[in-house]
Formats: sequence, structure tokens, C-alpha cells
Amino acid sequence: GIEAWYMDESSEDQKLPHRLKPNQPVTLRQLEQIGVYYWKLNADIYENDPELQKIREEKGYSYMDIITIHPDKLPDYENKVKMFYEEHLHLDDEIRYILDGSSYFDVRDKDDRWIRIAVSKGDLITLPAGIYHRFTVDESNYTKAMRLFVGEPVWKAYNRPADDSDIRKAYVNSLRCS
Ligand code: KMT
Ligand code: NI
Repeated sequence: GIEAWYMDESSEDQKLPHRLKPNQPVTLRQLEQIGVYYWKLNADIYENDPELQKIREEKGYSYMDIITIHPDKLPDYENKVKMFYEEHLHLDDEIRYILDGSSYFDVRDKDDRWIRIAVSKGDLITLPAGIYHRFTVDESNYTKAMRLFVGEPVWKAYNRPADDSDIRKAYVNSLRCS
């Protein structure tokens, strides 16, 4: 399963865990409250997995592709790693299924504190449209992930600040009644 924790404020290497001392864990329930959802699947059978198929049908995840984030596989690796780490939001949910390796998704909580979510093989995670977030590889420098999308993918990222956008307002509003 995934593990999540509140991050320290240090500007050291983004690939390090950045745990507080003592560690301040974040539960799945807390993640759900900010619209982050999680499934555990068997990544060894992703090419023909009825469980994945069921989720895709129920959620309408018609699109998928696979990205390998590794210095030898992804052109312009270090620049892309930096880019993924810019705080941003999207107009749609970000849905990622980790097929191999490990990495971190960071999301802002209701009080604007960073939560770090460690994902690895078999973790399917969804971040809601409008949430401020970022992504980084960890020290392993390797993640293979399936990117899922409802319909034709729109990858555009809106860097913070995007507080006046309708999607941000809708997301912030959704937090009040949950
Ligand atoms: C994103 O949205 O940050 C990415 O696509 C990065 C890699 S997906 C595990
Ligand atoms: Ni994103």
C-alpha cells in the first residue's frame, strides 16, 4: 500500500523523503478528504487484468499510455524531473498506475501544507482536478507508469498561482462540504 506523510520545509534534493522529525503520517482517510483516491492492483498482469478493466469501465478511463521515467529512457531526463516538480494543477483528474519502480506525488492539504505520497508497483492513484500538486522520482530514479484519462488526454499544467481559475474555485469549494 501507499504511505504518506507531511513534508519538512527543507529545500534539499527533491528526491529525498523529506519526512518531519518525528514523522507525521497521513492516512488514506485524510487523502480521501482532499479528493485523492487509491487502489492496489497486481501490476504483474496489467496487460490483461479484469480488476483494472473494471475500474477503467466504471470511471470511463478510455485513454491510456505508458511512460518510463529513467535517465536512459526519457530524453532530457533531469529537466523533465525538474518540470514535473513545479507546483501546478490540471482541469482534469490526474490518474497514474505505477507498473514498476517508485516515486512521489506531493499534494497540498486544506491548510496548504505539502503531503508526500510514496507510490510503487501496483499503486493506482487519482488526484482531483484543481488540486495543487507535483511529482518527483525518488533516489531510485526509476518509475514506469500508466497514464489514464477520461477521453482525449489534456496534459496542460497551470502553474501556481491559478487561484482564479474555475477549476480551482470548484475544487476549493468541494473541500468545504466534505
Ligand atoms: C506528471 O503528471 O507529473 C507526470 O506525468 C509525471 C510522471 S507520471 C508517474
Ligand atoms: Ni500534474
